[in-house]
Amino acid sequence: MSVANTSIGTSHLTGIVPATGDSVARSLPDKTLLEWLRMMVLIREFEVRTMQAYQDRKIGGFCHVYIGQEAVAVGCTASVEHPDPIVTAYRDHGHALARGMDPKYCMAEMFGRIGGCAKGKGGSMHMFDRDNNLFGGHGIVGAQTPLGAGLAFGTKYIDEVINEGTSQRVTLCFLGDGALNQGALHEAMNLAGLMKLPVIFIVENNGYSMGTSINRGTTMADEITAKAKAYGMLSAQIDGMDILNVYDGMKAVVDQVRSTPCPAFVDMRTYRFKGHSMSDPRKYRPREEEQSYETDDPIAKLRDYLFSQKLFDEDRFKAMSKEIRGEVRASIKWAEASPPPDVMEELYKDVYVEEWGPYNGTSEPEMLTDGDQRKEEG
Ligand SMILES: Cc1ncc(C[n+]2csc(CCOP(=O)(O)OP(=O)(O)O)c2C)c(N)n1
Ligand SMILES: [Mg+2]
Repeated sequence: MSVANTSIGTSHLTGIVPATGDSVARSLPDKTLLEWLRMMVLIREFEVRTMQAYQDRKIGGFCHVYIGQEAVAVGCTASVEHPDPIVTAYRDHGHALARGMDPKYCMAEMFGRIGGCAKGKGGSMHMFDRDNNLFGGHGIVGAQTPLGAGLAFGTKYIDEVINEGTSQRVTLCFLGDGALNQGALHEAMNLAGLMKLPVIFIVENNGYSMGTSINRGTTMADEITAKAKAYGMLSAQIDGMDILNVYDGMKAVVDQVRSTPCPAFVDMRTYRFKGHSMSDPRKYRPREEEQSYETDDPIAKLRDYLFSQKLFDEDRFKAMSKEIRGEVRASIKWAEASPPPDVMEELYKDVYVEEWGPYNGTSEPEMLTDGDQRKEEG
C-alpha cells in the first residue's frame, strides 16, 4: 500500500519535535487501546446500520458513511483534550461518536427526530454537540475551515486577552481532500498563519472527492503539505489507517501547537471503503484498489496488535462486538420512538432571527419594517 508512515521532521517542517522510534501510543495503558478499538467497532457498526436504515428509507437527504476512516477520528480525538474544539465536514458521524455523543442522539438526528442532537433539523451532515465541544458537521465543502480558524481565535482570545494568561486550547479542523482548493481554506490558513492561531487543519486525504481523484483536481497531490509551507505552518503526513500512527503523529503536532501556539497542517492518508454517498456507484476507482485497502482495515490492525500483545482475545472481541451491536440496535429503537419535530413549534427556534420575531410574509422581515426602530437608528 502506498500510504506512508508518520513522517514528521521533513524539510518543510520546522519546530516540531521529530518522531522518535518509540511509540507513545504503544506505551499507553491497555485500557486506552481497548477503548479505541471499542470506539472504532462502534463507529463501523453504527455506519453499517446507517446504510441499512437509509436503504429502508428511514433516513432521508444526503448521507455519507465513515467506514474505513475510523482510525482518524478516534486517534485524533484521543490526541487532544475534551475542552479542545473540533469542527468537521459532512462525513461526521464518526467524529460525533468519537467525541462522546450518545449514538442515540446521532441516529435520531439522521432519522429527523426531535431527540436528535440538532432536534432532527440538521440530519446526517450536521452533528453538533456543544457539551462535547463539537461544532459541526458542515455540508458546504470547506465551509468549516474559517470556523476552525475562528474557534482557535476564540479560545486564544479568551485565554490570552480576557483571562490574561497563556493560550490553552488546540482546535482540530477536519476537512476532505476535496476542500483543498476552496478559497475559504486558503483564507483561513493565511489568517491562522498571520495570527498564530492554535488550529490543526487535518486533511482526511482519502484520495477522492465526489468522483474525482486528488491527482486530477489538485496540484502537488503527492505532497500537499507543501501548501502549508506557503502559510508558514508546521506540517506532517500521517498514515491514517493505523491508529497507533495517528495518535503518535498527532500527539507530537498537538503538543507543539498547544505550547507555541501556532497553526499546523496534517496530510492524513486514509481511504473510504464505501462510496462517496449512499448513491455513488464508484465507477471512478478500480475494485482492486478498494480490495487492497480493505485488507488494510484499521480495526483489524489494532485488534491484531492487541491479540499479539495478549491484551485481548477472539472470545472477548466477539463479546465486545455483540454488546456494540446491541447498543446500536437500541439507538435505532430510540430514534424510531422519538417523534419528528413539531414544525410550527420549531421552525423559528434555534435561528439567529428568533429574537426579532417571525417573518410575517411581508416583503421585508418584521424588524426592518418597524418604523420606530428605524427612526431611533436615524
Ligand atoms: C462548495 C461546495 N461545492 C460542491 C459541493 C458538492 N460536494 C459535496 S461533497 C463533495 C466532495 C468533497 O470531497 P472531499 O472533501 O474529499 O470529502 P470526502 O467525501 O472524500 O470525505 C462535493 C464536491 C458542496 N457540498 N459544496
Ligand atoms: Mg476525499
